[in-house]
Amino acid sequence: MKKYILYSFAVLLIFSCKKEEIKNDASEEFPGGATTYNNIFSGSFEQPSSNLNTAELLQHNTGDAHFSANFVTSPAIRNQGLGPIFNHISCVVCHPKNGKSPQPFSGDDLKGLLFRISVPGTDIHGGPANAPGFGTQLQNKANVGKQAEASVQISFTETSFAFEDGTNYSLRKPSYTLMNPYISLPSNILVSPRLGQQVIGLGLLEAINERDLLAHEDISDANGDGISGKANKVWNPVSNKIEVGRFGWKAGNPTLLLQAAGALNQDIGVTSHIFPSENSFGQTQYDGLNDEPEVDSQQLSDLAFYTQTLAVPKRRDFNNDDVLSGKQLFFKIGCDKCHTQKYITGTGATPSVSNQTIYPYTDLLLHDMGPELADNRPDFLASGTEWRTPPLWGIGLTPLVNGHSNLLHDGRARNILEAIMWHGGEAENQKIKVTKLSKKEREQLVRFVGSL
Ligand code: HEC
Ligand code: HEC
Ligand SMILES: [Ca+2]
Ligand SMILES: [Ca+2]
Ligand SMILES: [Ca+2]
Repeated sequence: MKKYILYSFAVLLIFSCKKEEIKNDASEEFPGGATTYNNIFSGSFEQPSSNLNTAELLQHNTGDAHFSANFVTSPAIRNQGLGPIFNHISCVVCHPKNGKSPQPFSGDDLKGLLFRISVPGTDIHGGPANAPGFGTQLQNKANVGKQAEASVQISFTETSFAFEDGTNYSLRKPSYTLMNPYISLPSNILVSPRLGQQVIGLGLLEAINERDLLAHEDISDANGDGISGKANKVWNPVSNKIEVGRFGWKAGNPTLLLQAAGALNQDIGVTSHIFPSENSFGQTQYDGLNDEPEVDSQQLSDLAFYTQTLAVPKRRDFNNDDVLSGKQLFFKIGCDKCHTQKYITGTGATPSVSNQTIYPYTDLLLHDMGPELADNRPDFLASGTEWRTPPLWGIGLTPLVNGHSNLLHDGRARNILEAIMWHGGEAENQKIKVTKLSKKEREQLVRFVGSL
């Protein structure tokens, strides 16, 4: 009798464990913890965190106005300082509705695509070395009377592949040619195409404890699973220190304040107390003036605050059977080895992002993704083949918010499945496992990712 009870207890335990595997935590429906936004519509990425107080909401809205402001050439009453050279006139053109920019098809309209450039070697802080006369970013637009640095031509090659079940798929690879440079381009120039990213939930990512990120590092792949995450370590000119990089496609930026200051300066041509020199510094068209910053430090911190307090929308269909089967595949295949599911944040820039249980599906670490995705341009510790794992939260809402489903650093993937099939390098094993799935399983995996 005793034996029987023990036996049935064991069976029950096995049974309940098995069921447990495909169950969700109750909190998974709310990937941004208490910041999570509950309504699903095309404006779902433009919502303040749900847990802001009145004063914080006010600052968020002020930052929102700066994020969507169109900058104009000086002198002007408001939003002055555009250029002399720039990529676009506002933050929001490259981060449409705070979501992902579509892939551009022609150099005449690059959408949210910009090119980081450099020459081999490093600067004094270990970062990318300036391309002489061009700096570390290509500005393809200029104020009247000034010269843009260059223009760009885009072409595509399409290649067909097949899954093991015989179903075909094809991948489209863009390539870029820099044209009409204002002076000769260095012959050894390195060019990294980067598309404007979604900007939701970033205050939460900034609030993840550094030790929790470093705990996932496995630089020499000690556990032999083929995956060797590495944190980028980058220069912070505000703290005058090397810090862990978290933001941008190669985690080349340590904080959202610096990201905002850098974007104003390089993308729009607007100076601040952090970057007081115009982006034409070093060029003959540099005006040499040491004028007042074009945004003050309050405007800059309001802008950063805005990106620190954008809500993550809640998940859809998170208890659907196909989504749950897809979730099981995601973990079985090992996608979570880089797309880390869950963290509890530490102390963030604002109380709203502190101590939250979040589900961003990223380790924020660098991974070698193979030669096909490589930009071959190092960025601090990131090699020419390494990219930061992007967060997957909100990814399924991109079609609703942005009207497209372009993914990866230059938008080359036309949907979630193509993005997966571009994986190589450290993720080669995971990709091979996906090629062996049945059609139904592939759909379940994509459905799960799309529910995030
Ligand atoms: C010309 C297009 C463009 C403009 C204008 C632009 N951005 Fe970006 N943004 C990008 C690109 C491209 C990246 C990725 C950069 C990288 O990989 O280094 C990015 C990254 C970011 C990130 C980091 C996102 C992440 O997940 O790590 C933030 C925050 C951000 N931008 C804020 C801003 C703000 C604030 C402004 C306005 C001051 C702005 N951006 C203007 C294109 C743009
Ligand atoms: C070795 C680490 C690693 C593994 C394993 C991995 N990924 Fe990724 N994933 C990345 C990196 C890095 C990128 C960005 C690459 C780029 O933009 O060039 C990425 C990009 C993506 C994107 C596009 C996201 C965006 O915003 O553009 C999706 C979707 C994705 N991965 C899903 C998966 C799935 C599903 C699996 C498992 C089959 C998987 N990944 C396995 C590292 C990984
Ligand atoms: Ca300016
Ligand atoms: Ca430049
Ligand atoms: Ca490993």
